[in-house]
Amino acid sequence: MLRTVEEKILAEKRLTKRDALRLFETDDIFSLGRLASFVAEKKNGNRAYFIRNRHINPTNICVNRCRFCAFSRSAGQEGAFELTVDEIVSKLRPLVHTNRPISEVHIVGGLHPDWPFEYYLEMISTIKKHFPKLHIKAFTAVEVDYMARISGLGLKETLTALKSSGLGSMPGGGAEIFAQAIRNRLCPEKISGKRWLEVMSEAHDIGIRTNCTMLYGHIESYEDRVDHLISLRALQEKTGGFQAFIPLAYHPKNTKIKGRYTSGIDDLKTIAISRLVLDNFDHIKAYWIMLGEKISQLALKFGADDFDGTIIEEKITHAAGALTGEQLTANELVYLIRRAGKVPVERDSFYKEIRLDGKRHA
Ligand code: V47
Ligand code: SF4
Repeated sequence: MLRTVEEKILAEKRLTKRDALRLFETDDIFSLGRLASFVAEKKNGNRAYFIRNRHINPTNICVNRCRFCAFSRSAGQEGAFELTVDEIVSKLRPLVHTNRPISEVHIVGGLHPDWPFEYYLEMISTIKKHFPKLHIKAFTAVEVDYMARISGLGLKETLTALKSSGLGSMPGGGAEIFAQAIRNRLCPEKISGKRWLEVMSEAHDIGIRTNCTMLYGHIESYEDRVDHLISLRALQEKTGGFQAFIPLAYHPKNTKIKGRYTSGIDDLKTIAISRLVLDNFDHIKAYWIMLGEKISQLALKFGADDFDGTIIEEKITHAAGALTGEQLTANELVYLIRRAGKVPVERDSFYKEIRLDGKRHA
């Protein structure tokens, strides 16, 4: 049944929307895994990457209040929090001043109603001043669009100011599902998919590399997923600025739209089809916080080549009922990757291998 799509993949031909839909409609996940692994191995050999990183959320106060988001609060609501720059620096210090420091901090948060743009610039420049070697991957396209609005600056000027302050790259959140009909029900206040892509395109144009994501397993159809992937592939064709794609498995607890957890089968299918459709992407990430350690191991056999990292503290998925812990040590990541039959490679934020004393990682 998959024969013609399979032939295309083996001949390195680009898959069409129709091909991708057929892949989503099949239950033959073994063939999907085999094909996706074939592609992943051509790109990354037997390697699976991980990073020593820490997530930080400066605030959960958000003017958008997306209906799938259990993390955000309104100002003054119970559970709302705001971090000062000093508090952020204090969270990072013990992880940087150690003999095996983290190499990246990942910063995303809510759209705060009162913080000025200068606060974000100060956050980045102060982190950079204290920890010059730490890579700062910060702010989704949704946050950057908001900063452009509150500052009155253009998109390019906003991104340039962030970059000059020390921003190293951008994470891929906020993409959700681009189809506007679904967005209207999921996150009516959020920027459109078109705008999300514009922000990323501008970031790529001024030399900021980014990731991209897709939130799946809520109310979207397979067709919505395929359209989303194809939009990302089209932008990548123009700019080449995406480093990794991360499918985000929807978590239903404490959300307005409720629903169910995704199945392991759907998780693996989505990883594999992402690998197959996004032929111009180098990396597909199995985000263990959302997939769980065991499905993430399997994902490495279904086209993923990146396990993300140590994370340390995770609030967004945990607010919505994550079933995982919040952190793994580098040794645990190495162990999980090895037990999946892959070679663990500690990486920096641009997928360069980090070696210690000429040896491989942990
Ligand atoms: O933007 C919110 C999503 C994203 C839920 O770029 C939810 O390397 C599931 O983007 N269930 C944040 N997902 C996470 C993210 C990310 C994570 C790891 C690595 C990278 C990277 C990016 O999480 C949000 C939103 O799309 N989200 N609520 C939920 N209930
Ligand atoms: Fe705000 Fe992001 Fe949560 Fe939406 S997903 S409510 S933009 S924090």
